[in-house]
Amino acid sequence: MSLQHTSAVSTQLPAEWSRTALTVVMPTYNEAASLPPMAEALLALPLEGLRLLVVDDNSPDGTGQVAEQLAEKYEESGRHRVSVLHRTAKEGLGRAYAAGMTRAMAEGAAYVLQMDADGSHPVAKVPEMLGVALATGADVVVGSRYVPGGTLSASWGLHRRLLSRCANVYAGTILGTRLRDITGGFNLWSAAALRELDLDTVDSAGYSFQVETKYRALRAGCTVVEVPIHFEDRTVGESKMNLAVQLESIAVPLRLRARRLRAKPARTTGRGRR
Ligand SMILES: Nc1nc2c(ncn2[C@@H]2O[C@H](COP(=O)(O)OP(=O)(O)OP(=O)(O)O)[C@@H](O)[C@H]2O)c(=O)[nH]1
Ligand SMILES: [Mg+2]
Repeated sequence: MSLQHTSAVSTQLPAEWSRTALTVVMPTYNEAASLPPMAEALLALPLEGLRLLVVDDNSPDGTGQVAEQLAEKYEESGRHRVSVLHRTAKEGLGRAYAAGMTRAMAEGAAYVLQMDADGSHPVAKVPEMLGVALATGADVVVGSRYVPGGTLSASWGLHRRLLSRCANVYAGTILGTRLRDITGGFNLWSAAALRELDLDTVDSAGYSFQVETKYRALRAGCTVVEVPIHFEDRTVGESKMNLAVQLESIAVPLRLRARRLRAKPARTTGRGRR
């Protein structure tokens, strides 16, 4: 697996910031080959407070066992920098994230980062995203493909680029948000923002979790900042995107919008809107 982008120089944070309790929540389904280099790159970052929580849906390729081996490998004097949440069946990316984020908060994370296991998201950007959150007080920092400076894998053809852009414009237009990358899956959350989300009540089982959670955060009055990232194509393993997931991504923005229209008008400032 190629992780060239991880060798890019990462931002050096002040020592106190580098000790921030940050949990990377990484859902996996059949990522046995991708997971070890991802874990290695993440744990090599100059972030002492970083932990990795793998959320595995009983992958047939043994990713859960690979994750357990990593947990053992990265144990430092009784402190586990990698842990695993084993789930019994494949229930979708959204359900895996809701469970993993809930666990991360229960274990005391001040920040939670969502990240794919397939090498698409740039590890070297993690300190910068945490630094932006700490410096600006933003509740959510979105690793964005579609702000100036954001780039896509050169191997993405026109069809895929168009599909991705259309999915963003579609969701953003229906929901009335100005986020450039509302569908993206590389996002840093403060624990306070996650509590606002009420993860137990998120509807999305699949990838539309990304849209629903950002929309909920905006409605709750959270500050969301986008920083540019390079998005790389996976080089190992297979995509888990399927028709059911795509149909859910079309339905969820419409459902959220309809719910808002039925609900009382939202306040225009402050937290507590939904
Ligand atoms: N636990 C769990 N993880 C999942 C599930 N579906 C996808 N994932 C993980 O979510 C991340 C994103 O999935 P991908 O298949 O890479 O989806 P994608 O990035 O939209 O598609 P590609 O561009 O083809 O890679 C990966 O780490 C997957 O292993 C699921 O049902 N359960
Ligand atoms: Mg992927």
